[in-house]
Amino acid sequence: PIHPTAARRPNTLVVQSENTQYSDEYITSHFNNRGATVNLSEGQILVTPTVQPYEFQTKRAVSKTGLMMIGMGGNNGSTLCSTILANRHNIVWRTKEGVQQPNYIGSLLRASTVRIGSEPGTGKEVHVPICDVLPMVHPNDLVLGGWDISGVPMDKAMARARVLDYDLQRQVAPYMALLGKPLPSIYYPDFIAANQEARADNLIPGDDKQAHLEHIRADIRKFKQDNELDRIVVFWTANTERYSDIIPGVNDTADNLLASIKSSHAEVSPSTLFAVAAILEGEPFINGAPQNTFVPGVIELAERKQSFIGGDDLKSGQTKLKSVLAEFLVNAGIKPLSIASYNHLGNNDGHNLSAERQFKSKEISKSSVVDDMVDANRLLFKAPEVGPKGVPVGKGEHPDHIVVIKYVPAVGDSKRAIDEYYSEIFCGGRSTINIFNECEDSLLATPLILDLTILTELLTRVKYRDLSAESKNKEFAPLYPVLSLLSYMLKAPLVKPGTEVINSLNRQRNALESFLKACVGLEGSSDLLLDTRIW
Ligand code: NAI
Ligand code: DG6
Repeated sequence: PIHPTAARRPNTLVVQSENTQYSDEYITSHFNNRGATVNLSEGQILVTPTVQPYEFQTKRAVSKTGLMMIGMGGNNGSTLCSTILANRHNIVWRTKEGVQQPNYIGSLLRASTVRIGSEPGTGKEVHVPICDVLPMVHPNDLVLGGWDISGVPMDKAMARARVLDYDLQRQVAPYMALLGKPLPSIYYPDFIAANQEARADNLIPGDDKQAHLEHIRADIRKFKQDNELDRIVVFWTANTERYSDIIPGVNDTADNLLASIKSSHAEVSPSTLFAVAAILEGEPFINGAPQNTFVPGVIELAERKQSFIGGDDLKSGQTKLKSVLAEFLVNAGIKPLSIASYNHLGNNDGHNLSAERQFKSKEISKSSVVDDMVDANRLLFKAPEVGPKGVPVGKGEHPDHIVVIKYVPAVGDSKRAIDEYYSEIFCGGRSTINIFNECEDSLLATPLILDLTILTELLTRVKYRDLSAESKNKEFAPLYPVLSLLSYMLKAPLVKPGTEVINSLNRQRNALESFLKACVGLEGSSDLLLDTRIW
């Protein structure tokens, strides 16, 4: 038997409505975007409901998709390849618990469901797997490839990672060996920890960044051609880099960045170079690590080329829980005074993060996650002071929030995370919640890489048009290049410049769910459940 999360299902969901049309090529839906504008004036809050009509058009045929990972030979990369191969070949293995089947547990798309309505008569709610709402690539069908500065072949990389049970490794190793060794990559030692140097034996020669860019672009084109692919998602799951300095004239605009690559400027990081290569090839690029790959010049280039980007940093365990727990506290009217997060881990990621500048990148992505929840409740947290020109000064009141990461080789990939939430409750009382979370790091991260890849491919097939009277252009257009709909899987979601970052996990999921439903013409199936509240 094949585990239900890995099973192939035909896309059978059909919406019967005048708002939804199906042709052989497209699903086209009409959607009313309902919101409200709020004017705060003279002590009043004036709210005006708004409705804006849109049409979505989703191409039904899924692309033959390749996933090219930078850092393919690392723990995430090798675990992703071996688990896809285990699923593809239905390899079962023995553990001390018994016989284990491969599956896609941990994937939002394949192992979680959405409520789409209720049965007539009984009113019983009907839930479907998210991957059944619209046609999506099956993870087993992804064509795998990528780069690594370490030239260890993929079967040996899997063994080096020490993530999977031996009996699975033993059986999947011959398939992993067929993947060969990762493509050579670029290594600029200043960007990752010095302790990674010993791995760097599989390098594109030279130090000319323009030549490196051309080389990577050629790799992407060749992989696409050799495997007859329609689409490639380029995914950074390599070591965390230090932050790049944002320097006017160097990486602040698309043209400056391209010129800086030509002159091999020292501040252009490997991850930025890969992002530029993907954008110039018209293929999406996702950043699974925390560094600021997306310097302003990259975002401008993605806009100019209408090429998709998403990031930053996979949100797998401790931070995912934080984005739920902090929201729970604040929404319950409880005031977190401090959040202290500690973890230790012993994999190569932990080794790299034991260097100060790489830790700093991770500290930043792990720290921003409660900001919007605090901002949303100015009953509990004082708003920032307003300066002379009416501009807020600072962030306002905020809980103390610290993040500590330590490298303890013995525990390998099995990260131990401890969090203390210390809060003010009723009439001066205090509440302390302590959490101890043992996370199998790469087994939590791998399904996120799959979800990000599959959703990204889907979002490249969705177009929209604005049907409102004021709209100047009524042609179908692709979505905005920064894919903030991927936020659920990411610690520090990249959003359209000038728009707000949403960190709440619930809001991120709702956004995604609502968007997928909108694409099939299902509007606002909220939890109001009015018929259960009235006679
Ligand atoms: P890892 O250290 O096992 O793998 C990273 C791989 O990248 C290594 O094989 C290394 O040789 C390679 N590499 C470094 N620089 C490269 C370059 N310029 N080009 C090509 N390859 C390069 O790390 P792991 O555990 O796989 O994590 C990967 C990334 O994902 C890290 O940045 C980590 O912080 C991030 N991440 C991991 C999560 C997890 O739960 N495992 C969750 C969130 C983020
Ligand atoms: C230690 O924090 C290492 C990191 O790479 C994390 O394991 C990874 O970023 C996942 O973090 P979190 O907070 O989502 O569990």
